[in-house]
Amino acid sequence: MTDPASSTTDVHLALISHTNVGKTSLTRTLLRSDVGEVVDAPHTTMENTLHALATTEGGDRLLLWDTPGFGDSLRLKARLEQRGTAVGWFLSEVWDRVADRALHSSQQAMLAARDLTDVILYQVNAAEDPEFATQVEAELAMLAWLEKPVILLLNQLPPHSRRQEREDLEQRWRDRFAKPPIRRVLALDAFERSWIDEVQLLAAVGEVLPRAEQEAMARLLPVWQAKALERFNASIEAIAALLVTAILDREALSAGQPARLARMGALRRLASRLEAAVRKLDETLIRIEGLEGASARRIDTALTATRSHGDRPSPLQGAAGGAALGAGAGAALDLALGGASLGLFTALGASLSAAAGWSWSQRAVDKRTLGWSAPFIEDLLAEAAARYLAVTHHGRGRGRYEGEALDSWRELADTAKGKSTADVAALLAAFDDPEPDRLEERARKAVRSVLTRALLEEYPHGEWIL
Ligand SMILES: Nc1nc2c(ncn2[C@@H]2O[C@H](COP(=O)(O)OP(=O)(O)OP(=O)(O)O)[C@@H](O)[C@H]2O)c(=O)[nH]1
Ligand SMILES: [Mg+2]
Repeated sequence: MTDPASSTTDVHLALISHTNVGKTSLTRTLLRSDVGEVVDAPHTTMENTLHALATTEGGDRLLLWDTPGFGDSLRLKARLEQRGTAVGWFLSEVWDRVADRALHSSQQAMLAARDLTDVILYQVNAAEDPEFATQVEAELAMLAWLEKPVILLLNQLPPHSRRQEREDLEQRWRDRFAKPPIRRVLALDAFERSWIDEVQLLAAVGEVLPRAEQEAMARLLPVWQAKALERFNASIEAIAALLVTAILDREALSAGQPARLARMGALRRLASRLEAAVRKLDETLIRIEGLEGASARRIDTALTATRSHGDRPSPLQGAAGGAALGAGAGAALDLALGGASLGLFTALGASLSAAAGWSWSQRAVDKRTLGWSAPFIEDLLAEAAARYLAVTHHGRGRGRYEGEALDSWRELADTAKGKSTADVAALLAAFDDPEPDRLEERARKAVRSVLTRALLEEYPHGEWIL
């Protein structure tokens, strides 16, 4: 909708769905702010509510309407059809908010779709079987009367850890509903989605908009993309800083103690600092993504079994030499660090326990000093990448981030690390570089490489992030 006086354009999107599907939750996710009311009950949102998603310097705006959900749509459609498909009478009728709650809400949804928006974002609960989605069919038929472009958004998809199921569901919804009035079918879950999904939605909006608004959208999309990249770059910085700190960290063995005790003591001090740094990293990533929450505070014992590195060298190096830490060293270290543990060393534990002895490796820390080894730093890079992936996929509409299941993100991060060998090797080769700047630069490069590969593995259409 272009304002001729100022030549600025407002692009209006409206989230429309059957009630209780997740419109307000998705609005919160997109805005990264707890707007509106979310309750697991029908007809929570009762009025059309406008939010600004993006604004250009020239004054174009991308606006999003959160709307009340459709009620008993099968009956409503039948009733409207009896009167011919003119919906005017229904929209001009006064429906009582309390006595006619479902009709009042449906009327608001239809008004938003007819009068307030350029593109209808029609959201479904994808966990339902699309073959039996009769309310969806009725609602799409009513929306078709309005002759506006519709994008179908799949909400309530299975989590990343159930990828195959997720993809199968997406395909089934596509097969069933990719036809007029629907112009695109996109996965955009309020609880778990990525910033690349969000950009894909806005790009699709640009494609289906009337020509007059397309130009404004071509100015608005880069604004949204720039913010997304700003967050991505800030996350890369934070992870690189953690790696540099860990690489440079040293701990002296206490004098006058038996070697093994001195080693354990030094290791605990190193580990405790690293754990605090990882907790801080989580908090930074959470803040960058516009979320609230905290690191996981439980030990995930399942990980010891799943992350076996066979005969990898020990993550610890230095002059200590000698006895192995033994199986389950990571879990033991986590327990030794007490109740506030992140379970970090259980996650990294297989490489701790795999070695038959402590590695002397290539790095010459003097005989009384311990530092983290190259293989450990490599695993730490993958662990930090997994933590980033978990945080960045968490939609604000889901609520606080509590460090939910990391396993499937760890797998993805590990694979991505495996494909970033040159950048990772360059970082590890910089261990002895006396120039801290160069170390930082290589850390940044390795992190960017792993995160980018992980995201592109998931979102092959996201090349624009390169
Ligand atoms: N698992 C899952 N639950 C979701 C998702 N989005 C929303 N929900 C849940 O669905 C319920 C309804 O969410 P709302 O965002 O209030 O739904 P709405 O469409 O705005 O509902 P009305 O305003 O009443 O029409 C809440 O319990 C949400 O937590 C999602 O992506 N995944
Ligand atoms: Mg709502």
